Amino acid sequence: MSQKKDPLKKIRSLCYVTIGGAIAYQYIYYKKDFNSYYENVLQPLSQYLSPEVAHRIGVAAIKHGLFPSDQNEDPKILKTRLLDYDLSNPLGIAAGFDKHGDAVVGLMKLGFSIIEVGSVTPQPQPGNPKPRVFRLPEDGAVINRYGFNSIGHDEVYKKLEGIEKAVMNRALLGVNLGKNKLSDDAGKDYVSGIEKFSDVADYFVVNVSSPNTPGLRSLQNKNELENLLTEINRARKRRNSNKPLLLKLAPDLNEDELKDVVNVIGKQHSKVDGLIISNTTVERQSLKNKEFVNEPGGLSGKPLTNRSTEMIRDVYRLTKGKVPIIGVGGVFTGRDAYEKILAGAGAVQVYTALIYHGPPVVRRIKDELAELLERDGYTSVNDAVGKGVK
Ligand SMILES: Cc1cc2nc3c(=O)[nH]c(=O)nc-3n(C[C@H](O)[C@H](O)[C@H](O)COP(=O)(O)O)c2cc1C
Ligand SMILES: *[C@@H]1O[C@H](CO)[C@@H](O)[C@H](O)[C@H]1NC(C)=O
Ligand SMILES: *[C@@H]1O[C@H](CO)[C@@H](O)[C@H](O)[C@H]1NC(C)=O
Ligand SMILES: CC(=O)N[C@H]1CO[C@H](CO)[C@@H](O)[C@@H]1O
Repeated sequence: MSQKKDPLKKIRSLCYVTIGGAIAYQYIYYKKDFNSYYENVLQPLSQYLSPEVAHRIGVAAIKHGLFPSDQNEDPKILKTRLLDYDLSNPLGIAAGFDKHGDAVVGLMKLGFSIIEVGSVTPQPQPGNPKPRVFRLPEDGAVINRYGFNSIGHDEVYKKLEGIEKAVMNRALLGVNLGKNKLSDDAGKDYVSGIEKFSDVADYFVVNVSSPNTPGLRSLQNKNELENLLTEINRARKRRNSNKPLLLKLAPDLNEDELKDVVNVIGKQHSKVDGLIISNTTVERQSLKNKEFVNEPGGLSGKPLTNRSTEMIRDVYRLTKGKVPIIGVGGVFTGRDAYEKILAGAGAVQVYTALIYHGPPVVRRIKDELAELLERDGYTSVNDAVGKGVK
């Protein structure tokens, strides 16, 4: 078959060459300076996608190792001891990014030392109707009401079980447990999570959120929390599970509610091994973008930075520094992480910063944090924990 004179073929091959050239150029640019490639090409492109599609692509890209992994060793000063584990840095990815355990190894390669999967519910559930994630770039914030979409315990377990232990020796794997929307027994849902994941998880997270109007029902909530934690602790004992149990708090708890929580976790039968402070907020006060003031869901990112840091400080004081805290909420820079550590956090997680600044933000936060620790004469992360609390 002779197509030699086909003009279309010429055009086509010209196209191939052009596209090929463009891809090769992009690839070289990508390899040479990934950080600027991310900021100048990938990040602007991703803003054209819906936040949920961008999230899915992000997880898939990390899963398949499409981002360069961070080959640099962590500065020695970032060595962190948390929950009786030794980590090379105190930075984790918060719950909700890798809800189904798809990208655990990829996240470790980006430089996170704590990877929290979930929230995972016992049965699969679809979550809320779309759209359910919103970007607020002027505010450096995100509102989400995913509603705990999950593929369920069994499917997530299969993925986590498949991860080779030898590969994961550099990071902690946390499993954040959720309850099914249609379940009327939160305790049972959490207990079944602990039973399911005991041999793959390094720690567990359950939550206390405050879905009702604040005030009034403080006592009722207190009893509920105490019963819930007692039930979970009984199950842990029964199963001989010594995996640490952490409680994640909403930033919307008031002072009395916070004291109630501290009181409950101070009792032997309802104690926890650590706290994660904090979840997203339902507050909208500080938003520049008024368009979203009435958008339901949890607000994350910059509007949360100081609020969660203050809460960490309050809890550190109330617990006299005896309960390990993982700080989370609006950490974008090494300074943000440092402030949470000085306020009492033994480690720090990020999510929204990754949405706006992509994988390079991980190394940036770590290097900046190392610099600040050194500047102030600390010898390790642990050395600085709570040093900003009077
Ligand atoms: C899109 C999205 C989904 C989230 N899903 C969960 C979740 O399933 N479970 C959970 O405990 N926290 C979830 N979070 C809360 C984060 O873990 C974190 O506590 C919060 O976003 C504050 O951190 P950031 O300001 O760094 O994002 C989610 C956050 C976002 C932005
Ligand atoms: C986080 O907070 C949101 C509201 O801001 C709430 O709906 C959700 O249950 C909380 N989730 C966890 C895991 O605490
Ligand atoms: C948050 O706290 C930092 C330092 O503690 C301060 O410089 C900054 O102005 C605060 N930001 C807001 C929005 O209050
Ligand atoms: C993920 C999850 O299970 N969230 C729960 C946190 O706690 C509140 C109060 O018990 C529940 O309403 C949420 O469903």
